[in-house]
Amino acid sequence: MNGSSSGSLDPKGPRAESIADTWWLMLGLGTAVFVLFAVLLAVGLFRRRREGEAPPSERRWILGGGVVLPVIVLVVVFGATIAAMRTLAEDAPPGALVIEVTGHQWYFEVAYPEAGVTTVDELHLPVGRPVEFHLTSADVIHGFWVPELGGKMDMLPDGVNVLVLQADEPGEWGAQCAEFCGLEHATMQVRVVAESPEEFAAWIESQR
Ligand SMILES: [Cu+2]
Repeated sequence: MNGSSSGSLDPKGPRAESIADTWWLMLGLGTAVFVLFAVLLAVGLFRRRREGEAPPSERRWILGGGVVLPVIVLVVVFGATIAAMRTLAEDAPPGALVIEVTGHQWYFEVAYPEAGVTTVDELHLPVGRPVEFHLTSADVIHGFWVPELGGKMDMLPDGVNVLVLQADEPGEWGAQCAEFCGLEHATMQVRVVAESPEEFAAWIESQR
């Protein structure tokens, strides 16, 4: 991995952001529920019932803590997940840049059909422009995943998977094949460079 790489919790594009937001929401809810139950447990352990005080209603606590609270939490998480999935499933808008990435044992072939340029283990994309990735494989199943930009997608030998990503700021990240694909799977990496449209155009020109 590249030294400046910081993973899916440091999103650099809209799709990675919706994944990170969902993660933080789940962490927040999980923490709140944990703290609530730790406090209730402490109260149950250390608080003595006062003289003549009626025991708590078991039914109310079981229904509240075992049914109502989980239903509320799960509905919120479900709604947030559906919203994030809709963002991730959106088609690329017209004008998106098409980049074809083909997995090989053990390297990434990256083609820019518009420009007629092909590179290996190096992927450049212009900042602020949606990119429609066409992912496939020349041999076994590989996995394409740039955590800073969005979700993971399989690269299959018998078809093309489409993944739309966009970088909102310049950066350089390492991406690693995300599906075990043989002995040298661990060395199958691609350097991802997001740069200004001018720098991108100059880079494409230099590759011709
Ligand atoms: Cu692989």
